[in-house]
Amino acid sequence: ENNQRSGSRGALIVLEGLDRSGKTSQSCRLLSYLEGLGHPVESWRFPDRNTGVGQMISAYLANKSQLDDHAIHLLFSANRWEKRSLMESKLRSGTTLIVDRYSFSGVAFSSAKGLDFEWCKAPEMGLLAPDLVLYLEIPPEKAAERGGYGGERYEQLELQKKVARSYQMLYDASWKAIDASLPIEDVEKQLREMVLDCVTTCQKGKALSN
Ligand code: DGP
Ligand code: NA
Ligand code: NA
Repeated sequence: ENNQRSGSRGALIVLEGLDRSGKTSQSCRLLSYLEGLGHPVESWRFPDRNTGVGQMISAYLANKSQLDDHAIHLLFSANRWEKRSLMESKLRSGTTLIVDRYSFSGVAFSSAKGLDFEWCKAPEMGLLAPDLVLYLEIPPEKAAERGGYGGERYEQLELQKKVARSYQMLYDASWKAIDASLPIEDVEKQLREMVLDCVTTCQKGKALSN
């Protein structure tokens, strides 16, 4: 009932970074950490490959289908839109969401492929605004060394270098950068503090916005 108090809501926390920057491992760790403290929390990821749209994206990433760059951009965006209302109700009912990639990946990856930056941002307008964006910063060369890439479409050094540059253009005051080339436990320790701070602020009634 405590979570239903008016004003008290969950936090929308997004992890961004290059492929192999450690987002997925850190999401898992943050989930366990917040659960351990008794906070209602879920871990989400985009693309969500379980929906119909998500399956199209997954086939594209596996090079099993070809799509126009704009068309796949809009599918990634649609994949976020189709989860928007569930996202809002979870947050309003007090559940914190740790989200592995969000709109910023959409803009960073598609603009790295050569699409217009502003065009890339447009379909993301109206999605819920994160309370905190954690950027796991790692040199593209170092990420590439980490057990190699998994073979999906975007897992190539030259493209990842461009993605890193696009992320720099998106970076603003709501972001926190963490040196993701540090040992996993050190990264986790830094993230824990930032996340807990954010969860507390949202519990106190910070407004949810678009
Ligand atoms: P992941 O499941 O986190 O490994 O993401 C799959 C790949 O798709 C990864 O290379 C990043 C890329 N990606 C994620 N979201 C978007 C998006 O919205 N647009 C584009 N173009 N690429 C994305
Ligand atoms: Na990947
Ligand atoms: Na990942």
